[in-house]
Amino acid sequence: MLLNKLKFVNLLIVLVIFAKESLQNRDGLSELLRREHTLIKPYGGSSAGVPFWDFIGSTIVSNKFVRLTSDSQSLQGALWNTIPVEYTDWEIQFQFHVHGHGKDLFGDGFAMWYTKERNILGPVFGNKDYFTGLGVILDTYANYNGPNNHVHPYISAMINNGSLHYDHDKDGINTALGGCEASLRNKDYDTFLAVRYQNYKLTVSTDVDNKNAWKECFSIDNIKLPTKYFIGFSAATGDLSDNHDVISVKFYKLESPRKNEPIDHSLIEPSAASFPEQKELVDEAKPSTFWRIIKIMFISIIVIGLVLGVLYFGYNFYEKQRRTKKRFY
Ligand SMILES: [Ca+2]
Repeated sequence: MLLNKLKFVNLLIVLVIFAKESLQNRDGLSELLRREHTLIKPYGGSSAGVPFWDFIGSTIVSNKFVRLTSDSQSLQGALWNTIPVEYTDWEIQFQFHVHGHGKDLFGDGFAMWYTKERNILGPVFGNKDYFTGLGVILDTYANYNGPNNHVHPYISAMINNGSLHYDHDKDGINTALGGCEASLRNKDYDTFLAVRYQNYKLTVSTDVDNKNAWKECFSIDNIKLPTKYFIGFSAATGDLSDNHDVISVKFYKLESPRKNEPIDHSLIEPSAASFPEQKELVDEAKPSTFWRIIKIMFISIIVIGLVLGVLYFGYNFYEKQRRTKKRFY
């Protein structure tokens, strides 16, 4: 009897929490938290794992956070939802904490994924390269030091149909669709990101200034993403390191202006209207051929001049010595 009462109280608490979450609407849209894509404390972990989520690589779960990597070198870790998303329009809001001992040197960052593949570790912030779907990347370390580079941490999105390579040495700027600079590391308050996909529009917003308000990072129209992909988070450290923690993930089903479209949404191929070409970036360290030729010619003239000068003075000196010797004989 007592057990039944306790169960009933537990159910009530869950319902109250659920009702409260469902009320967190924005823009007057009908939004609903979907528990199967959500990760909130207490994580309910047991020896059998956390319901709806897989952990691979260096990922550890505590009662306060899911740590994708700790502040140690050469780690890859990921957190993957086990249920494919059935909804065409959605918003994922997640709380994270990137922190570590490094003052100037730290990295590499982490990413949120909505992809066909799951549970594969790899070189792109702990996930596989040539992925299929969406990656929202929070890159904390600037690898690239040329034109068009950004101040880091830098948040950007990449849409891939499986054919594009993420170029770490260029911080992925040749495949980035949009982005913003955001100071989000080593904060002693809560930091959040929201990724909204509605009516073929992708909007990424941040709440990293302790203002408890969303600030738009970027928004892109004509983004095509199918249903039935998986939500994941991954992080990696290399020579540089940081703790990359995911605190919570909330998935909201959004009202869909596309629900009457006579198409199978699961067959859509990921694409963007401004699908990035693999732009040739001019590296400042490598000047253009024209300037290289001018530089070589200039250096050659100086060297030839020096050699001629040495020969001229050498010969004069020799002649002078010879004449002096002649006078003595
Ligand atoms: Ca980077």
